[in-house]
Amino acid sequence: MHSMVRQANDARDQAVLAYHQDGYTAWPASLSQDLLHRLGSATHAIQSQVAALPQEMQALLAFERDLSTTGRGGIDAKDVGDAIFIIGDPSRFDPVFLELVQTPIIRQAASALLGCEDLALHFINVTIKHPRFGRGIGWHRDYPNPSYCTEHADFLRLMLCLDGMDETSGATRFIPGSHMLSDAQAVEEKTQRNWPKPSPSTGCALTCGTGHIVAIHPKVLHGGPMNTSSRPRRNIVIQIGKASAPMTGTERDSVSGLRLRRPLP
Ligand SMILES: O=C(O)CCC(=O)C(=O)O
Repeated sequence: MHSMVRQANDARDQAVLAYHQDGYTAWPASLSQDLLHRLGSATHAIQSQVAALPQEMQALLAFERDLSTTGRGGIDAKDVGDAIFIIGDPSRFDPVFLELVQTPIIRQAASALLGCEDLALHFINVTIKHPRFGRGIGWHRDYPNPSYCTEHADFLRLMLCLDGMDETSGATRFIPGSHMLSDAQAVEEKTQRNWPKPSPSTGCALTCGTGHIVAIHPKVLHGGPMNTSSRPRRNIVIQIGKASAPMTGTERDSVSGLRLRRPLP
């Protein structure tokens, strides 16, 4: 085998191992600069035209001003303008988000990490920590969740970091190994609202550059502080599940259920 192909395969094997050991990993592949640029521009276009958007498109956005001030260190709603925290169903704004989930890199990462070829998309969103006040995200597990889930923990999240992230910009933090509990235990902890909420400094920050992809196990504890830097921190979050595991939960987006199959040879 050509040595570069072997190196790429080795790096992917290492990432799969890290994902199963720690509950998260950086995925060793990069998107084309062109696609990355178009995703950044599409996100910027949504952020910069909020007031001009029709009501039904504004309804897909979660605004900082409507969320708790504690999540952004007490900064008042009147000081955050139209800053967006989450863009829901972004492919309704621009088809480039659909192009992203159909790239071989995304399908290959999900397939290797879930150990499954036949995959279904659950949702896409863009999670934004605005410079200086973008909110912190409390410790949580994605499984179970009331909105987009499966009966068992048969999904993952891939996060494409449009701007990269570091400690000051609110990099996602993880508790390595915290995914090692049964589905029933995770459900019980969520029902009782007593999952571990360690001090933020005990977690490991995953810092990375522009265009990097981070995989999140559905049961790993993760969260992250505010963005106190002057740089944006925008992540495209993609939840993908095994197609054999029907979606549960109350929400469906325009892309929910889309199959991501291996192309025919
Ligand atoms: O954007 C992040 O830092 C993490 C997003 C997240 O926690 C999630 O999608 O569950």
